Amino acid sequence: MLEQIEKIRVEATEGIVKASSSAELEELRVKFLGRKAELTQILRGIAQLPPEERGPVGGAANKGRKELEALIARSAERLDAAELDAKLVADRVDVTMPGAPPRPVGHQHLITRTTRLIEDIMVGLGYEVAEGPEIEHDYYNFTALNHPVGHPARQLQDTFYVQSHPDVLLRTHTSPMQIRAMETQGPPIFIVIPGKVYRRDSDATHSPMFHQMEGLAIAEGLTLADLQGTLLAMSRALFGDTREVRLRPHYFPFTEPSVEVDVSCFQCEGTGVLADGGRCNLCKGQGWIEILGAGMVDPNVLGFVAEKGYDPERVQGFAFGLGIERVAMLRHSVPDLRRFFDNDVRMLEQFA
Ligand code: 2NL
Repeated sequence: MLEQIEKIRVEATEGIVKASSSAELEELRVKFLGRKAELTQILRGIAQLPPEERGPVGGAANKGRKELEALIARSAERLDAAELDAKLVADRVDVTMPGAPPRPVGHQHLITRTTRLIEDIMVGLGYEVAEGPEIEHDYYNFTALNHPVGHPARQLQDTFYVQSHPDVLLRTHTSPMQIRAMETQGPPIFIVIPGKVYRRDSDATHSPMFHQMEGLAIAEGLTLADLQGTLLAMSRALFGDTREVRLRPHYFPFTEPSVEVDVSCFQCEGTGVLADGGRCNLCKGQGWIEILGAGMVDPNVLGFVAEKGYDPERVQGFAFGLGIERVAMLRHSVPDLRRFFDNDVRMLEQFA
C-alpha cells in the first residue's frame, strides 16, 4: 500500500510539473485528488485496514495528498499568470487605429470659410493675402493711421489695452498690418489682411473679438472709381451677379474722402418689397444693405511710410474694411453673431 501511494505521488508530481495549461492541470487534479482518484479511495478505506497499517498508510496518504494539493496550487498560479500575459498580448488594442466606422474629421468654421472665400475673390483681382500680429503697438494701431494722441477715435474705439504697457493693445482693426506691409514693400501694393480684431463691445451684432478683412491698394493714378469697381466685383462675387453698390459719404480718420458702402439687397433684388407684397425684412424695405467702410487713403497716412516710396504727390489709393461675421450672417441668414463663438456643434455642422 505504501509503495502504491509512493507510485501515485511520483506519477502525479511528474504530470503536474509538466502540465502546460490550467485546463490540463484541472484534469490532473480530478485524476489524482478527485472523488474517484486512487489516493482518495485509499484514504476512504483506511478504517477497513488492519489496525497496525492504519497509522503508516493514513499518514503517507495524507502527506501525499497535502503535497500534491500544494504543488497544484503553485502550478495553477504560474499557469494563470502565463495565460493572463498571453491574453493581454492577444487582446492588445491599438488606440491609434482609426475607429470603425472612421469618425468624420470635422470641417472649417463658417468664419474660416467666409474668410477664404473673400481671400479667393481678392486674389482673383490680383491682391495678395497678408497676416499680422493681434497684439499691436499704439503706433501702428492709431498714430500711423492718422489718429494722433488725444484723437477722439482713440477713446471711441473702446480699446483693450495691456495694463503694464499702456502703448500696447489688442488691435482694433487689421489696418496696423497695412502699415507694416508698406514699411517692407514699396508701391504698387495690392493686399488684403484678414484676422481677429478686438473691441470692448458685446451684443447680438457686436462681439469683443470679431474678424475683419481689410484691403489696401496703392499705385499711381488710382481713384475713387477704382474703389467702386473693386467693391462692385467683390459684392457680386459674394452676393450675386446682379448686385449694385452705392457709396455714401462718411468719415474715417485714415481716409479722405471716406464712404460707407451699401450693396443692393439680394433678397428683394433691391426693391425693398418681397414677392408677396410684404416689406423685405433683410434690408428693412430699404433695398440696400450696408456692408463696409472705405475711402481714399489719407496723404497723412502715406506720410508715415514716405521713405518706402509712398509719396502722396505720386501715388494714391484706397482702403476698405469689412466685418467677416457680417458677410457670413448675411449670406447664411445667421440671426445672432454670438452663435459663431458658442461652439455649439449643432449650429456649426450646418455649415460643413
Ligand atoms: C470701417 C471700415 C476701413 C480702412 C478701413 C485703411 C487702412 C490704411 C489706410 C487707410 Cl493703411 N484706411 N483702412 C479705411 C476705411 C475704412 O474700415 O468701418 N472702419 C472703422
